[in-house]
Amino acid sequence: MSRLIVISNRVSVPKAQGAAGAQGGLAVALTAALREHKGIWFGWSGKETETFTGHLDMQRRDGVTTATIDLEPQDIDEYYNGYANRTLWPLFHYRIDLTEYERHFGSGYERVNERFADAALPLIEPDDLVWVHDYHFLPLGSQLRAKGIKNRIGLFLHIPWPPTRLLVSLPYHERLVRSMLDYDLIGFQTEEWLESFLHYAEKELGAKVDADKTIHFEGRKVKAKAFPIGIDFEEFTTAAKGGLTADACDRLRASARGRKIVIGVDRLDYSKGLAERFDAYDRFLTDNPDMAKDIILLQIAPPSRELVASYQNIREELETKTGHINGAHADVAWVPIRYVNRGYPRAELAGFYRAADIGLVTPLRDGMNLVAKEYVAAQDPEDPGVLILSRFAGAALQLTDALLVNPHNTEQVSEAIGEALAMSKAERKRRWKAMFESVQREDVVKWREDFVAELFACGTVPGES
Ligand code: ADQ
Repeated sequence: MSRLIVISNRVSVPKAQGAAGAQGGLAVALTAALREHKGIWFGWSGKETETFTGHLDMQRRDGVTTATIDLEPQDIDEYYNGYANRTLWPLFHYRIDLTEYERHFGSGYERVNERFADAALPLIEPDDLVWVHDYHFLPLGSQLRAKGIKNRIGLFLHIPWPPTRLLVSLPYHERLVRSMLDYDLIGFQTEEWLESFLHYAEKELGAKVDADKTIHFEGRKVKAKAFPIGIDFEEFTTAAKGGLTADACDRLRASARGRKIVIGVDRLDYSKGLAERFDAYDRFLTDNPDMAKDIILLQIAPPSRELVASYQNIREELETKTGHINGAHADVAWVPIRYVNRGYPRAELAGFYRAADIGLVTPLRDGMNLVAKEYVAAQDPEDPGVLILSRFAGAALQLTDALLVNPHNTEQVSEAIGEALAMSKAERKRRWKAMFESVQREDVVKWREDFVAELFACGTVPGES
């Protein structure tokens, strides 16, 4: 079996197999893949160094070898806080208004990708499969090729791929996308993002695309395919059977004193549609004064990317909005929104999901959205809650039995809350069962096995075909 070299911006190995820590399912899944295939997980340590040396800090933790490098402050500014999170993230989430183009971000991004390629070189042996993750490393495959790496290299993009008419607003977009065509395999979350990518390759680069979605360009052959990511179903549902989950569920229910609970759990990010969600909830309270005091919204939103101004702005906006809504509707014994800015262990989150009658997952744009799947997985089969899901999340293509909404449509989301509260138990069970089966079937293990098998099947490498 080929070894696997996983490359992602950050490296995070769960403390013990099956442990329900605060890490996401992705870390758990990649760790399991690395245990099975042997190999190395390589990325940024998260630490700064005054001068970049490319020194690899190799560690063996819980059966997985990790290799990390430190980056210079300028690298972090230009590559991570700059091009990755001020340019690509907003653009790929259709937010041209928030997209910042700075020449030095672009050059810093390329420089850091080259640094990663140089540092990765000694880790890669001839038969290894190299699996690169996400928008931080779009040109990394090409940098590795330039340094003589002939291995199979795949990229999985965790976020959406924007429509061509948006992408062409990015200076040097052609250079960026051309550099991606040195991968053997490019994976997307959904057919929608895949089609957008193929459209760009055909229309802007003049590439030829086969019926099986193989792209031919300047003698290169790249397979493009959708691999919808899932949650670590086994790990999540096992953890959810424990005492921490039951206790969290009981605590939340007791504190709600018989009121219906609506839950939102999101990284604090403008793509998650939190401001629009609060507006829709406000609308529901205003339009349904008779029901208003029988409901609470628990929004858990740990801050992220705090050095980026648009993230500071959304944080302020949400604090103000929460204040207004609570001020307008609260009384001495009831506050309509509980807004919490911290992370929780996943087993505890599972308990909060289970306690909630409604899961409100309304991103304006999201590659997949694992919270929607976690909410479904955590429900009590005998009395499941209702998922209200944005049609603009990748997950909406699989979870078609959710109440699908347009998150920009305040009335529609408000009405969906009313519909969910009134839904019969029989219908809740029917909808939940279909979604549960999908979450169980298309889990993170299937995702990574499918990707690795497809990468392995990309038998030909440039020069050989
Ligand atoms: P994210 O944008 O981070 O991921 P998401 O898929 O929802 O979005 O995953 C978030 C994860 O963080 C979930 O597992 C959730 O439980 C966890 N989390 C959120 N708030 C938490 C809290 N307060 N405490 C503890 N854990 C918390 C990106 C893309 C997504 C894509 C994933 C995976 O933006 O579209 O689904 O990668 O590919």
